[in-house]
Amino acid sequence: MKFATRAIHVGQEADPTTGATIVPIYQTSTYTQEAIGQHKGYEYSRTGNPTRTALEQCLASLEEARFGLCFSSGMGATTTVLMCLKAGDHVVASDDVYGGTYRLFQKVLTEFGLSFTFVDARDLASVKAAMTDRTKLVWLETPTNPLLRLADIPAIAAITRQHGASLCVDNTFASPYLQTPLDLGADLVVHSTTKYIGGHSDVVGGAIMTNDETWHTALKFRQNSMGATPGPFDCWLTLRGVKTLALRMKQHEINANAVAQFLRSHPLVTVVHYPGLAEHPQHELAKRQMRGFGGMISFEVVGGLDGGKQVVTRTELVALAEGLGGAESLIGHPATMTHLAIPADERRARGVTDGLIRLSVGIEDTEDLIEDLRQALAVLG
Ligand code: P1T
Repeated sequence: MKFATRAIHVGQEADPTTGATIVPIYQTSTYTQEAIGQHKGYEYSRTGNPTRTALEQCLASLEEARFGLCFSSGMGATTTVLMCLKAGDHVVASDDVYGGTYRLFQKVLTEFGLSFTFVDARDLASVKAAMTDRTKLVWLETPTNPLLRLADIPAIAAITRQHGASLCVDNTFASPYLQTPLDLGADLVVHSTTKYIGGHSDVVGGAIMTNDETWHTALKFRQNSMGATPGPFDCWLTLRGVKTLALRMKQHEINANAVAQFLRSHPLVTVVHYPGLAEHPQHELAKRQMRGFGGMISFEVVGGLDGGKQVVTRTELVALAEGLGGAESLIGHPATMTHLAIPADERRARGVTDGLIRLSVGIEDTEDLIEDLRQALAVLG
C-alpha cells in the first residue's frame, strides 16, 4: 500500500464490536477482566488503549517501522528516548534544535549524569570528532528548527554505527511524507505529532518509531513506567488529522515554494532559508534524502531585532504564534519565542540571529499569504 492509503487505513479497520468505520474514542481508563489476568489485551489505559493502538500502528506504518509508540507530547517522546540511557552516557546532538529540546538536554538531563556535545551536524568531521567511548546516542533534527539546516542521515548513521551508538532523528519538520529516516539508517524516529501529523493545531502529542526490538522493548517499558501517554481523544484527533497528511504536505510545499520565491526577491529580506531553493547550501542533499522540501521557511529582514519584531506583529492573516505544521500559517520570532531557552550568545553563535523570522506556511490560497507578507514587510520601508 502506498502512503496516502496507509495514512487512511492502517490500524483503522472497522471496529470489531460495532462495525464503526472510524476508530472510536475508547474513553475508558480501565477494562473489565473475566478473571484475574484474563482480558482482551487491555488492562489499564496508561499501558494501552485501543484508540492509541490504532494511532501507533498507523504512524509505525508511515515511518516504515515495525513498532510505534505514542506520547502526550513531542517532549514526552524525547524524554522517554533519553531515559533509556544511564548516568555517565554521552549524547552528540545537532546544535540547531527546538529550544525545548536544548532545554531538556542541557538543563534537566545533565542533572541526571548525562552529558551532551552540540555540533554543527552539517559537518561530518565535527560529528566524528565529538564521538567518545561513552557516546550512546546521536540526536539529529533534519531539517532543523529554525534554520532549515540538513544533516546527512546515511553518513551520520555510518559514523554512529562505527561507535556502537544509536541514531535518533527528530523528523517533525519533514513529516514521514517527505522523509523516512529509518530507511536511511536511523535507529529511532521521534515526532512532535502536534505539528504536521496532527496538522490542525488542535492537539499536542508525540511519537517514537523503530524497527529495533530491543529499543522498542525498552521504550515501551518506559512509556508505561513514566506515564507520558496521550489520552484517547488526543489520539483520535491525531488519527483524524493524519488521514490528510499527504494532501496537506503537497499544498504546504506548493505554498512554501511560492512564498520562498517571493521573499528571496524582496529588497528588504536579506536571507531566506528554505531547502527547496537552488541556492540553499544543502539543496542537493535535500533532493537526495527527502521527497520534497516541506512547508517551513526562515528568513531575515533589514533592521535586526526591531525589524524582525515589527514584521511578525504586522501580519494580519498569518498569526503570531509558537507551533507549526497546521493548516493555518503561523509566524514567529525564534530569539524571543521558541528558542528563548538557549542563552543569547550560544543562540547567536549557532546562527539564530535576533532578526530571524520563522514562518510555518499553511495551506491557504497562495496569493493571500503573499499579499499579507507583502503588506507586513512594507512596515520596514
Ligand atoms: O511541543 P511538543 O509536542 O512537546 O514537541 C516538541 C518539539 C519537538 N521537536 C521539534 C522539532 C519541535 O519543533 C517541537 C515543538 N516545537 C514548537 C512548539 C515550535 O514552535 O517550534
